[in-house]
Amino acid sequence: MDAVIFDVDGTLGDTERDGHRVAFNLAFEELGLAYRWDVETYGKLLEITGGRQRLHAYLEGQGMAQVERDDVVPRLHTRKNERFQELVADGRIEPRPGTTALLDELEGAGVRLAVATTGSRAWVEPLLDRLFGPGRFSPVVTGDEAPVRKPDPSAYLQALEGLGLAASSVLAVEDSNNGLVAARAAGLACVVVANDYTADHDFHGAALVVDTFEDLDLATLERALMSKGED
Ligand code: XBP
Ligand code: MG
Repeated sequence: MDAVIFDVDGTLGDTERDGHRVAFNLAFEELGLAYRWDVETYGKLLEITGGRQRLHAYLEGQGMAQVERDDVVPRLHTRKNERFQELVADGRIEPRPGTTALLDELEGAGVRLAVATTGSRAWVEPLLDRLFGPGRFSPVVTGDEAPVRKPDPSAYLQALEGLGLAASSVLAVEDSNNGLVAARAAGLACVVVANDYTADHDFHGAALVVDTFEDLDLATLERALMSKGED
């Protein structure tokens, strides 16, 4: 195994329920909009990857016209990202338990670490630096470079290109069905570390599904890469 490409939201970090969701609600408030996303509503909205796309879909469902959405969504999303970065800086976003030990073990064995996320670069880099220390992942492919969101494989294909490696020697680690489908479509074996929001997703085709990074080590990931997962 030459490299592991990690998803960020819900995978390396517990970012959604107490992070992005809270920041979206602050953005609604700041713009004087009465919408608020509770934990359950946000869980359903997570099926739509990408913050802007999520806002558009929700506000369209609320009957907001496209011309108004085209004005309000970019402003909401910019504010959401600012508020989210403040939560990161305040140490309110945690790495998922077991991530740090696994990253250390992989690096110690010479396995390269990369990121493929649909999130925005504005907050992805500060979050990774804060949670794991600067410069741990290369390349870091974000939604800014891969505008077609997961389940499209483009973020993973760009990460593979940046690594200069064949998919056969690289493993993906994801938390969601959308992420798993994206990784598989890029030809990668994928380990899923499920979380509360994704526990009932369809993980058919995963090489391995666990609930915590504490169940993963280098040897387990090597075996998962060899087994690939069913078609
Ligand atoms: C993550 C996302 C992102 C985040 C918010 O999906 O869909 O939209 O929820 O980030 P994945 P932005 O973990 O599959 O990459 O607002 O920056 O899009
Ligand atoms: Mg994710």
